[in-house]
Amino acid sequence: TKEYQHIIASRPVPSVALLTLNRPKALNALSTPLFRDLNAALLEADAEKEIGAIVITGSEKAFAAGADIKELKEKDFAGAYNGDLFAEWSVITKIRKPVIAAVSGYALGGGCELAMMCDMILASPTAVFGQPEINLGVSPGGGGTQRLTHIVGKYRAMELMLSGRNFSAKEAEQWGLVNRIVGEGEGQVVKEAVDLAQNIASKGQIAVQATKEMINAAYELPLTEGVRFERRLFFGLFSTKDKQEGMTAFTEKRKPNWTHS
Ligand code: CO8
Repeated sequence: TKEYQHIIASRPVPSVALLTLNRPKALNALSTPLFRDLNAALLEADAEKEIGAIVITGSEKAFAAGADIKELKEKDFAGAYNGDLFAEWSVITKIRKPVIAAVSGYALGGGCELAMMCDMILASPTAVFGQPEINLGVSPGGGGTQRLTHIVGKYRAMELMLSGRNFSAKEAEQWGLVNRIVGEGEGQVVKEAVDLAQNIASKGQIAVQATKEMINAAYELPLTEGVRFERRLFFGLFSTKDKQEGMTAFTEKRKPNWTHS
């Protein structure tokens, strides 16, 4: 793994990339340089054959306290528009391997949006979510009005984004914004996220990535088209060696040996 300035890229186990946001003095505020590092590390992990899943985390105190307000303060409309501000912040949604957010502490504004761009979210009991942009005189700008609304529904979304109030890990769990709240204790959320990532990485990667594509299509396509998309890709999987191996292993009562081919 490469060295980065604003994140730490590591391999807790050979099949999992762990990317830790690392701007502790700014509570991991998401600056352009931080996103450049994160994107580079994500693309590196996506391209690496041994890696089957990716975990993104922050610190115990903050997953990320939002976009870097000090950077945004200097921007005017022309600067934001001409520079297509945040365009490169959604590279993560193009990553083909599953990405899990392991959230402790604050996940506010762009931090909450970053978590929602991941495929799964595990939260520690201390996690605090929110879209407080209204208190800065702006709106969410990283997909929050769309993704949060899809997940929690219109009425909660309206209250949360118009009042800007924070919400707890418990509320997030009740509303289906997080997969689950993990046990208490420092590092627990990362440990459980790495375990989940390792489990997913132990499957055939073509089937994993195809399934991720199908689930994401549910947000883009009408039902009939979505089901058709699923069926086409499902039939496509019948041409893989992993399909042959998976079904043969079942009948031979042994574990499959995936070759990701
Ligand atoms: N940007 C820049 N610096 C920040 C940010 C931020 N978002 N959050 C915290 N910091 C800095 C503080 O300025 C402070 O620095 P310094 O010591 O130099 O003054 C340091 O981090 C520690 O912060 P606090 O002293 O405030 O710590 P507290 O424990 O008292 O409070 C809070 C923690 C409640 C999290 C508080 O820091 C806070 O309210 N932060 C701002 C939260 C916020 O408004 N976030 C939304 C930002 S706007 C946004 O995200 C737009 C999204 C754009 C799209 C993104 C696409 C992915």
